[in-house]
Amino acid sequence: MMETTILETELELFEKDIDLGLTAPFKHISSKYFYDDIGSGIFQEIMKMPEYYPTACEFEILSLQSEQIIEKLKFDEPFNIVEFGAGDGIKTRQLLKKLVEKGIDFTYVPIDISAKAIRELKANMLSALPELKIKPLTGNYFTMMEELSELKIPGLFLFLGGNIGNYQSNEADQLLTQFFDNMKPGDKLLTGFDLQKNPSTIRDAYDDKAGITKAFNMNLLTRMNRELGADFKIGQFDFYSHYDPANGEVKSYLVSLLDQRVYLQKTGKHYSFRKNELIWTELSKKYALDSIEELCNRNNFTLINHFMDCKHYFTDSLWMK
Ligand code: AVI
Repeated sequence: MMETTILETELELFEKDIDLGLTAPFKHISSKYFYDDIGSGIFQEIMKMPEYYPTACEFEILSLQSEQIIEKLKFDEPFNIVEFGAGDGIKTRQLLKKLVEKGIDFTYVPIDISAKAIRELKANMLSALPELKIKPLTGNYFTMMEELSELKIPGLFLFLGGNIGNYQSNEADQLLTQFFDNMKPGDKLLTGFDLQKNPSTIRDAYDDKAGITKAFNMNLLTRMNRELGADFKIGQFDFYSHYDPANGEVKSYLVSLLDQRVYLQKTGKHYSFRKNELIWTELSKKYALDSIEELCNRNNFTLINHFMDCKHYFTDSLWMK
């Protein structure tokens, strides 16, 4: 008998996740759904906001400390630099530029689910660094990583931007295990962590005066209206974000401003919201250096070095398998 595999489309997964999230006792929607084309555009705006310090801090680290990072790699043969979720690549370019200047033999392998993002990244990288060897991959991180792990070339894996902060503790462990399992002994992982600091600085980064972060969250409602045939009335929701310095967690929410019912054509269901009921949309965890070290050890990596910006707001932490 012929075997049939049912592949869920992205839209079906979105529909299923939304149904699960909106029927849970404490409603939630994963922050991964922020990043449709509009949301990705708003995130670009966030990264330019004066309050959103992580981008400038990581840019500083990769601009001023590339030489030191390269020294710690200790690869004595050509290697791959594999980047997960490269974005516009402006920060990574600082590291790549230094490697190219030093005549080091490596290939840059950015991985992204969006073919459009990858095409643009390749064009931008090559216009800034024409001599760069670049082999972009489009698709799921881990399918691509499995394929790469069959190559015998050493690898430096990049997971920058503080994206790990968007994972809950068990999810971060799962992700790091997947990285670990697909790495060879001696391979390195450079991960960006946003650090705990004055709570007001963190609060302001996630609750900006211009309301760009609010628009980023509200876009979830617009996206559900468009893709799932929902009838959310945007003006009937607000945005709330809260930083708890005791556990380092920024949590963001949408708030229902009244008792209301929303219909989703795709699921054929109604979802009720009480006045002031929350939909949890994002975790942005802020780490202390000792909790990064604990995460590193717990996941069987060896810590090589923390590369921090001058204010010690952010670290790119280099680990080895
Ligand atoms: C992508 N990620 C690391 C960002 C963060 O800081 O958690 C997303 C973001 N959310 C609100 N502002 C930025």
